Amino acid sequence: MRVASCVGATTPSVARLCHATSTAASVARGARLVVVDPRRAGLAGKADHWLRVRPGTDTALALSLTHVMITNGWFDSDFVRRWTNAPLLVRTDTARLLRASEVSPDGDPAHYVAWDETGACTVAYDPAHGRHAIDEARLALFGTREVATSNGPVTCRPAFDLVAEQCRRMAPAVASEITGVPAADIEATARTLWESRPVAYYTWSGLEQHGNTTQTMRAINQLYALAGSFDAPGGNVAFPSVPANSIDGAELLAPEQLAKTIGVTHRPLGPARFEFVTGEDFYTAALEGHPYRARGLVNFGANLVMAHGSSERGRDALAALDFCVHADLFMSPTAEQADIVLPVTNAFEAEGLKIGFEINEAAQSLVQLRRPLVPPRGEARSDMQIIFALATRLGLGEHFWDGDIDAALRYQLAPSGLTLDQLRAEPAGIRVPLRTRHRKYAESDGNGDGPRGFRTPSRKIELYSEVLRDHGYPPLAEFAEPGVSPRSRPELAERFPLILTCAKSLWFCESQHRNVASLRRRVPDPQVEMHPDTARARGIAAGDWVRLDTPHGSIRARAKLTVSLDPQVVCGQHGWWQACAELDQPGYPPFGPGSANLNAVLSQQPSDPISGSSPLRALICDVVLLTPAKAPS
Ligand SMILES: Nc1nc2c(c(=O)[nH]1)N[C@H]1C(S)=C(S)[C@@H](COP(=O)(O)OP(=O)(O)OC[C@H]3O[C@@H](n4cnc5c(=O)[nH]c(N)nc54)[C@H](O)[C@@H]3O)O[C@H]1N2
Ligand SMILES: Nc1nc2c(c(=O)[nH]1)N[C@H]1C(S)=C(S)[C@@H](COP(=O)(O)OP(=O)(O)OC[C@H]3O[C@@H](n4cnc5c(=O)[nH]c(N)nc54)[C@H](O)[C@@H]3O)O[C@H]1N2
Ligand SMILES: [Mo]
Repeated sequence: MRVASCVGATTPSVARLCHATSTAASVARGARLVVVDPRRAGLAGKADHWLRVRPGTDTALALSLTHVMITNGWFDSDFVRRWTNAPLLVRTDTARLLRASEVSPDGDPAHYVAWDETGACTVAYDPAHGRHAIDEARLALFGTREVATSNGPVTCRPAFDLVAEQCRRMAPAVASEITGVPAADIEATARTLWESRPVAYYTWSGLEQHGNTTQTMRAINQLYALAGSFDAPGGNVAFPSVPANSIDGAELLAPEQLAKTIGVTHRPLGPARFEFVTGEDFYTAALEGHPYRARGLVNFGANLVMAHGSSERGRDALAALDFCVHADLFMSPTAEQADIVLPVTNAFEAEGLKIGFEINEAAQSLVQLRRPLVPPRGEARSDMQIIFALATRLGLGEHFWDGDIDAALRYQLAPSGLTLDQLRAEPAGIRVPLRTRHRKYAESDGNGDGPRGFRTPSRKIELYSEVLRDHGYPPLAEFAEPGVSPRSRPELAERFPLILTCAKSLWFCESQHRNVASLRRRVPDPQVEMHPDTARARGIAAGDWVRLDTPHGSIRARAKLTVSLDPQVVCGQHGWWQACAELDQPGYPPFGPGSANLNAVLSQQPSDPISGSSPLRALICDVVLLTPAKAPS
């Protein structure tokens, strides 16, 4: 039996049942479980350690755990030396990595430098080979060295020494003040992580919707690197996938077009690098013309107004467009802003190809062409039919198999060896055997140069990121207090003393399904969770209609009392707009009086300087009892 530990900042029992089931099975087999969540939700009840973190402070927690692990020597030093850039020397004067050419005139400017503890001298590292020139065990991870360079001596420290110093500032007592997690629990969790290797971890939107998400993920991955479990059995494994042709058409986008991606100039390392535009940047382009005016949008079902913070700004941005097309099943608050609404089929009315299901090796091996279960209604067409027809009419048919969807699917499937006919005959799907290989970073890169390593400039996991530093960001994972929190904005917090986060509902998917009677019956009204003491202090009883106030406005919800919550934290639900005629349950306006749209009182700012993600989970707020006359009947 392998005793592994799992760490999660997610509620798979709500959001991804297969993960919940396998996590519960691992726990039954003896795995230890750590859950980091402001709410005692889902698997938290099964956890060895439930860390009730203050929303938005996971970075501080991760850095503190890292500190405890480094201080106790609880890290896989072989992995850290071999596969991270921990041993590379950083110049303390420039905060850049030392290059071999600085140490010796015939040194290569592309080579980095580490410190050979045994030889008490520098040793160059060639990233093209991905391997150090000496036994990695000799590489120093700590200490300060004077290194002779062509321009005189410079003080250098291994990157790991800087990591250790950074984490030392987050000693458990300090982190406990910030996160609300008791120092003893931080110490105990660090021990569990070390003693229960291999470790796997899993996070999702609990950590994504913050204004410091990039550094949070860096801090967690840094902690994870210490365990040495990446891509190892029992760790987070990169599963293989059934071979298929890519149909993303990346090659069709000319570099000069790619350079126009909105957001790429002010967040060059963010999603714009991969052609994604954040809602915030799109709204700015549409409303303010930065970096240029966005004029048109063809939207396949994204309910921007309900799903993104700053809802009203979203509505205004859509209204400012010259032309807006929306394809959807329902007249959502976003569809209402469109010039043309195209009715689409839902998943049960259209065929759908899925190659691999991401969960594990077995699921990854499944290819399924889902059959439509019922015929489409009215004039509805599938997204694919709409896209292919539009493309053909626009004269782009050559890139869209002349409008022939089957031809496109055949092209996509070709490398898999499966045919459309086979898949149509087997609606439950066909498995293509896959074999998971572990620690692929250590395999040869195929050019005979050395191990494959990682796709970074140094081919190592970069605990110290010179790329971030060169773009003006902190090179080390660093905690930043949420932009509008009781600590960062104490003057505002006098009016808004509580902290607002949010979580998904088990019964609905995002902003959908409030119209489905069997689901709405389970949760008829929008909810906000709070501690009974918080409620009592405001004269609120369970089930009362309350007004949720943030600096951006007010919405309504019904109080749900939860003893396990921190009394300072409340948890809302986004996505409430749709009525349920069958149950005579009301809909709610997306903004203004009577609204229950959480995103109408959340803002997209201040967003993550690196990725642009919005701070939807750590805003200050207050809750006030609504008099019965003001509540909907
Ligand atoms: N039933 C259902 N399933 C879904 C969805 C749905 O709407 N309904 N949506 C799907 C989608 S699109 C996604 S992205 C996934 C998301 O899946 P999850 O990420 O699991 O979903 P959430 O419930 O949003 O957030 C998980 C947890 O994060 C916690 N949390 C809030 N703030 C913080 C914080 O600052 N730090 C930490 N550590 N935790 C915090 C919340 O209390 C919550 O328990 O679910 C998918 N599955
Ligand atoms: N405050 C707060 N905001 C959040 C979140 C949160 O946890 N808190 N979660 C965020 C997350 S993780 C996500 S993924 C987003 C989700 O935000 P969206 O991507 O906007 O997803 P939904 O809200 O589910 O809305 C999907 C729309 O697509 C329509 N639809 C359904 N099936 C189809 C189809 O086959 N084709 C087409 N064209 N349309 C279809 C539905 O009717 C619905 O109007 O919301 C984000 N917003
Ligand atoms: Mo999502």
